[in-house]
Amino acid sequence: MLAAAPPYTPRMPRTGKPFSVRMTNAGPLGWVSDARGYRYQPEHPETGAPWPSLPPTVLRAWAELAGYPHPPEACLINLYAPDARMGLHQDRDEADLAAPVVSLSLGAPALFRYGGTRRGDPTRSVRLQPGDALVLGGAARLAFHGIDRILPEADLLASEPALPSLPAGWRCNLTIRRVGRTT
Ligand code: MD3
Ligand code: FE
Repeated sequence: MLAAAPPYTPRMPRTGKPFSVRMTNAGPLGWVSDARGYRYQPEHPETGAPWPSLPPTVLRAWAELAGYPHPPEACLINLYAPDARMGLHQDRDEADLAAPVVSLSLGAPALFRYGGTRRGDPTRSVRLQPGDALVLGGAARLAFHGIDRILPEADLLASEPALPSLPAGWRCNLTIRRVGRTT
């Protein structure tokens, strides 16, 4: 999938400042950011190719976890080098804010920070481990959140496979989303 949709470096709207997180997507729509703004679009911003289809595992995770009677439309794939971070933000580029976001964490652990629905609200930090799944719905759907830092990767057990194509010390997060309204 990463071969068909190579990770790219998104840029901040207006300033064009590069994100430290690299991104790609799967599904009918993908989230992109560049100097023109944030948006969902059906094609890769650099190759112009349609995003690869949602893998069966992603569809199954949504079906088992989301509790939402419509299929996902987008899977944003965030790739964090050991020094990458993501500032505190809200996810509100989706027209359907009634649908939850399902997040799956892989690779290195990370320090995740979340607060309330206003930027100044107090925050808490939790460690996100590889294999963790979060379902962000209800009041949590509009909570401010971010990734403060990537933590050193635990040594893999001999029985655990390394993720192919994820360098040691990197983290990968998948967010599975509904974009359009269904009513
Ligand atoms: C809370 N990703 O892609 S996942 C993002 O680890 C994003 O890459 C982070 O924030 C990451 O927008 C955090 C956990 C998460 C995802 C979506 C949320 C938390 C959320 C949406 C609303 C509230
Ligand atoms: Fe987010």
